[in-house]
Amino acid sequence: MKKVLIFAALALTACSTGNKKPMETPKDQLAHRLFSVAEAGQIAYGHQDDLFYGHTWCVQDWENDPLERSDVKEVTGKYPMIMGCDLGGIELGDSCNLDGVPFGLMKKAVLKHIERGGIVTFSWHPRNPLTGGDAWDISSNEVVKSVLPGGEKKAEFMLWLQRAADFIESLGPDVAVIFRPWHENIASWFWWGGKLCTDQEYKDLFRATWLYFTKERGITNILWCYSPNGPISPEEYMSRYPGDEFVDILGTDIYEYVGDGFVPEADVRFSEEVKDMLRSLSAMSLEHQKLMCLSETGFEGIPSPAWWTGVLEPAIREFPICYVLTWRNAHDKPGHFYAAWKGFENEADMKAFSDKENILFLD
Ligand code: BMA
Repeated sequence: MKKVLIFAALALTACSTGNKKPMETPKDQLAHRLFSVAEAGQIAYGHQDDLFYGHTWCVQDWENDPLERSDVKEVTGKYPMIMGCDLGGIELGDSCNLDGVPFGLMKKAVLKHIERGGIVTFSWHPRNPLTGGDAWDISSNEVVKSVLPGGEKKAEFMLWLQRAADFIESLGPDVAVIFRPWHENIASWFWWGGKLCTDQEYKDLFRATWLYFTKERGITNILWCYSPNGPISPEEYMSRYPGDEFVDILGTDIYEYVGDGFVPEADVRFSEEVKDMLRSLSAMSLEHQKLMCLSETGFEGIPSPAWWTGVLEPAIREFPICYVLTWRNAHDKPGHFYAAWKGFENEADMKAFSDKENILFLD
């Protein structure tokens, strides 16, 4: 009941444009669609890189491939409602992203997924503009500063933003997508992380990205998602919040890890972390009138026998998140998968998850 009430309030705000309603933009339509999902008590399921490759396969001849294969579809009979893609590599003008996905394939698959009725979200693991290393190169805490006004890498960084914006713009004027740059920003594993820049520098980075896309390029078909790593306190979450003007969706990335411990204990820990985090996210989303989501999650290799129906779904069901996304099924790293695949021992559990009334796949 609480879930419905929160979103009744949000939906009203989203629609209250006075008597004369202007034409809904593609961004508004996407926002309303996501509001409606959450308001109906549902959660859309998403999978990273779903149409590009799976546990044992990879699209080869993408120009001629019908892009019908999906590990998720092979297990559940349905495509994920949300497909995640990563722009890492676009900034250098590379032809493939950091995981070997050709940007030509990405564009084709994004349009195909949207044509089928799906929704797309972009993450971005750009290289380190100061050191030349990757997104995980945390050897310098001057990187964010170097791309801001007065910084030695600002001009080059603007070119990086231009290339990312070119790609999103190339999807067409009617295509709205979710974009969540500068994610997992409270921990310190990316060059824009907690110890790598000040709160103000982080906010400036996010705002500069938003301003470039929105004001300089006029790309307004984006729902901007802020997605710090969780679990963290509400104070930590808000410490780097760029501001209501720059954010449409409050997200968080939380994974399950077992380490040297036992899976059942990890299940309980993860479940508590997700619930705590989504509880505070619910309060923040109500206060700031934003959509919310579990922007990334998963348990690498899914070693928990009933993870989908026994751990994930019970942890998220009571919260008004519009979607949950599990990470990619790598084709070249056998243990690196976050969705079931045909033949995986626990595939029936993911199928049961997909059959739940409150979980939304793409039929
Ligand atoms: C990480 C791993 C890496 C990958 C990166 C960006 O979580 O999956 O293998 O390169 O995401 O997609």
